[in-house]
Order: sequence, then C-alpha cells, then structure tokens
Amino acid sequence: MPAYDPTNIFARILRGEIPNKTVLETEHTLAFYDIAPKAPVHVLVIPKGAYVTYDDFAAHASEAEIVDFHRAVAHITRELGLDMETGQGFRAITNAGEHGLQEVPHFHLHILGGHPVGPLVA
Ligand code: DGP
Repeated sequence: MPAYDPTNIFARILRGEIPNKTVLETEHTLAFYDIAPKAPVHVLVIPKGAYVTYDDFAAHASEAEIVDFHRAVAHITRELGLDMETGQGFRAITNAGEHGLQEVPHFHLHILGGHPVGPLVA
C-alpha cells in the first residue's frame, strides 16, 4: 500500500483549505458533489481518516468508521431519492490504484444516479 499523501485534494477539502458542496457530514465521513459530474447526481463519499483505497479502508478503519461510512451512503441515497424505496437506483463505484484509474489517492466512493447509467466496462 503506498503511503498516504496528505497533500491530496480530498485531504485539503477535509482540512477546509478547498471549498466543497457538502451533501452530508458525520463524525467519520464527508460527502460532497463531484466537481466534474458524470451523471445528473454525482456524489463522492469519503472517510475523514487517511485511507488510500477501498481495501486500505476495509482492512484498517475501525468498525465505527466503517459503519458510519456505509450508513452515510444509505442516508445520501435516500435523501437524494436514489434508493430503491423512493427512487430508481444508482451506481456506486470506487477506483483503486493504477489499474483502477484512481486520480485522487484518498479512498472515495462515487454515487452516480438520476438517469440510467451505461453498462459497466473494464
Ligand atoms: P477518481 O478517478 O476515482 O480518483 O475520481 C476523482 C474524482 O474527484 C473525479 O470524479 C473528479 C473529482 N474531483 C477532483 N478534484 C475535485 C475537487 O477539488 N472537488 C470536487 N468536489 N471533486 C473533485
């Protein structure tokens, strides 16, 4: 696992050095709108802790951080009308490392919705 780079853009957002359009903030999690949306709704969900990728987060975060993160995802999809009770669904993806084409080396989950997404390609 590469060392966490505290100068990455999401670390700077977490430190309040760069503004963001916040969707939800909890004790361990921040969610905000993507600056270059790929769908009518495009939200990024990030842990406040310093984790590079999803597997880093899954392996090393505390249970409280992991539960908080996933509850935040459920809250956001419900609030934005994407969940399966009130909406028409969404795609959640995370890019990791070079093969995953990850640009920002702070773990983040993309939530994409508001229209039918295309087929998943690799
Ligand atoms: P990824 O390729 O999975 O690392 O996606 C990084 C995403 O982060 C990409 O969709 C664009 C978004 N992004 C990059 N810089 C900023 C920023 O300064 N603010 C916000 N809100 N999003 C950003």
